[in-house]
Amino acid sequence: MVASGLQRTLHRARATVASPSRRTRSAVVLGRLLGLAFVVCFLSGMYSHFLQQPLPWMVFPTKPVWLYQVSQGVHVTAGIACFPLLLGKLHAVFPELFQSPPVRSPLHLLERASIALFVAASLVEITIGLLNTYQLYAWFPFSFRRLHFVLSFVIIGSLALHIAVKLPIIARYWRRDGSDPAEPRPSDPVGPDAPGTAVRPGGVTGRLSHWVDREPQPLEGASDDRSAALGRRGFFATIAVATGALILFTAGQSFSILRPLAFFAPRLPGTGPQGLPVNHTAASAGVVEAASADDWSLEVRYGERSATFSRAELEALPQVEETIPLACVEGWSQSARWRGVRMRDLLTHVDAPADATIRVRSLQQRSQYTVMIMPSEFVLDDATLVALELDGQVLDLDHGYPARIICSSRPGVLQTKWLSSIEVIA
Ligand SMILES: Nc1nc2c(c(=O)[nH]1)N[C@H]1C(S)=C(S)[C@@H](COP(=O)(O)O)O[C@H]1N2
Ligand SMILES: [Mo]
Repeated sequence: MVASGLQRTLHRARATVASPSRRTRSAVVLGRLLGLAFVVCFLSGMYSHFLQQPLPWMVFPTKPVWLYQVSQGVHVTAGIACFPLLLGKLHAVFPELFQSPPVRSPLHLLERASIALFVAASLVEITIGLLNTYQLYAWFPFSFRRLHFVLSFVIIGSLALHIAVKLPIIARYWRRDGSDPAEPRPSDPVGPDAPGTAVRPGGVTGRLSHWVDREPQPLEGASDDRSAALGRRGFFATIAVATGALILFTAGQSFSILRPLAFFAPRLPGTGPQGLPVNHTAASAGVVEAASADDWSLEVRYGERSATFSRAELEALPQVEETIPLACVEGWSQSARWRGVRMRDLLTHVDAPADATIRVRSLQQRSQYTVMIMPSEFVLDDATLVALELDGQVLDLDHGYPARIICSSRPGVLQTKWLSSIEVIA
């Protein structure tokens, strides 16, 4: 009794929420875009994560100089585009919430649970990612990066399972065929194992395709007349416009070509001291005194050997100039002309080996910026500088005066400001 009452309720709910935009084809089209965006975010996210926390065997490319800038720009832009795509997808599959019976088999339960996990993890992931671009670390005291990293595996894992389970439906609705038939088309394979075969009540094959096949039927309930087609088109147009507008109005923070349109970008390039944005000022980092002290010096150490350099002594060394973008994990980036001492050259003053790994310290105490490790591929690179000047002027105090690290294709968080020491550790 209770069971059949529940089934009736579920049926009614499902009929109530049926609409032309809620069709399997819509779900597949949006799923493709969303799947692509998730994979792009996952790969670029892994790149960013391991640059900051490399495994011992990892070696990273140092060129082109814009590699990280583009990768992280794509990461954040694709992540933002996921909002309308994911909401659209959830809209399209909403009736699936009211399947009856709610659970048909242990496998079906597993599949529904994995989708619930997938949706929840995705919503949390893109939300904390968006908050991060606005520097709102609301999930404190958790580490944003760790949570974002762990959730990405939950998402990719459940996405792979989801795609595997839905493969017959995805294959069937991959192409637009105009008819989206409720009945199998004449060209469809028939028989108990054919994809898309209609409901087979009571049939227990134990195969994934069995309970998956039954799914499209109710979604195709809406009549395929002109107004339904219009409704569908309106639905897709809305998502397309929302996605396009979001990309157009935020991507300018990462891609200079869209700069004039960056209305939604949290940080506007071209602002800040010397025309470069600043998240953490010298005052907020508590380094104003130490960084402007006349007796500041940079200590360079290799085992027993050490050398100290005042700002004037650094200026007296051979200077090189490099145009390198500063690319924050938050998505904003900006290229600038940096001038200073090449790291490789500086290390020769303590006879360090060419392929040294170094530990860099900042005057800033007790923060994630206090210590930064730089692997040898970056130490070796021509474009890695102890920078003293920015766009032809002495580095602003907020940009790391007296000296900061500038390095090609590494996240902004590793571009340490207000240097105090450099130590060869391997
Ligand atoms: N010592 C120190 N170095 C630092 C930072 C900082 O807060 N303190 N910020 C880092 C970050 S997150 C980025 S993106 C770049 C540029 O940050 P800024 O906007 O704070 O200058 O510098 C990096 N170097
Ligand atoms: Mo950053």
